[in-house]
Amino acid sequence: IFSDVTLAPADPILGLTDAFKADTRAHKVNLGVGIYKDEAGQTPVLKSVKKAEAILLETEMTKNYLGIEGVQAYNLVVQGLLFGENSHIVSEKRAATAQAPGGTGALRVAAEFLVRNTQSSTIWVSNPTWANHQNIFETAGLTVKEYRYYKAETHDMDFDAMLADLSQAQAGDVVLLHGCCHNPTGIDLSLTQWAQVAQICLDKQLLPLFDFAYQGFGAGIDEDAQGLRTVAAVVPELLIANSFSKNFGLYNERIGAVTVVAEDEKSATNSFSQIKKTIRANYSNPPAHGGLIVSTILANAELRQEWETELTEMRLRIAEMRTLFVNSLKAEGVEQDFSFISRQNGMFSFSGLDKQQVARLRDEFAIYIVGSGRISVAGLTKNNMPAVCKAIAQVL
Ligand code: PLP
Ligand code: TYF
Repeated sequence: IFSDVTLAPADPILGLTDAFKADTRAHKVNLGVGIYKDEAGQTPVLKSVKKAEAILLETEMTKNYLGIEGVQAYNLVVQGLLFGENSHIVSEKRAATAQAPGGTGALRVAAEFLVRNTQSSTIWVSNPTWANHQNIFETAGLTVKEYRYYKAETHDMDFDAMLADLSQAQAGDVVLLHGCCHNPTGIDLSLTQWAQVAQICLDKQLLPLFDFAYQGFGAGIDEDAQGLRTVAAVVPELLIANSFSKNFGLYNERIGAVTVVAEDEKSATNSFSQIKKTIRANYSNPPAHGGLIVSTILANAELRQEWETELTEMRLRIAEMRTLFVNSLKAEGVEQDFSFISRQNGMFSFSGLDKQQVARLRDEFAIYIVGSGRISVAGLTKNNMPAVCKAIAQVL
């Protein structure tokens, strides 16, 4: 039975981590996978998380199963982060949230819910987008189409092309939108542009599916949710897959959530019952620890403040690295204009380096970035910056 199974290609991002680990050069630098590193090049557990875990160690009395939807208190705090406190969507019970194993698990549940319960069978994703999107959606049974998003010549958004492509979508089609800190380009819509996207979704009856994996890494917790809130104020129905892998540093706890927003409470209840059915068939109910950590932190004013401070530190360090990156490239004699790097949001920078240059960085300099030219700026430090900029100057 297994002898006919063929070898799958390595994942474009996680495969890179494997190659990095196998590299024996001491000076190697991993700027591939999107993991936040501090100034010392480490990814330590947040202090607020450690404190929440200490509380849980004392107070947790059972490892009994959670319900299908996970930790209830967690699902409520997720809605607070997404829609803001005092949201009409929440008070009118138009939103229902289920804890999910990471943003990835949430995306998969959302996609499978659509395939099994609605007429929506096509999803439009940005070109480029996170490499796993196509994989997740096609595996769930959706047809994936692309809308243009990025203009390589200007290192900027191609909003006219995005609108032109979305105007080709059919009623019922799904539009995948990155809530903030677009992966891989780091280029986000302005609030005016979000309003235009909301309008086209409303006019053409398109269903927005938000992938919200970097809340707090752009401009702030509420600031980064403005796109989502703008769209949610206009369209009656949407889906949201959010992740706390990055903003709580809970990568391996696999903690995210899937949220459905419906026209009214009845429709939300019905949709949520089908989302729970999808979860039951996939993993029955989520692991508890990540949900308990997040809900413990957000329910405690002191811990919440400490988390927000830690999140701000991460955001500001990345911003500092962007400026230093641009200046260091200049100092290394690079004449090309890289100032666009300091205008991009989130963990990544779409450098414009081509496949050959990326390969040279890896082979000659032990610097690992994704084949598309995406650099994880969150992995740059004052220590590795000079070597990285010297190498880039060489390959350009
Ligand atoms: N969506 C995007 C765009 C991402 O970049 C990521 C993580 O890198 C995710 C979703 C989900 O991550 P996780 O499943 O680790 O929460
Ligand atoms: O760097 C990226 O874009 C992501 C990171 O389960 C990642 O692919 C790694 C593992 C995972 C989800 C996302």
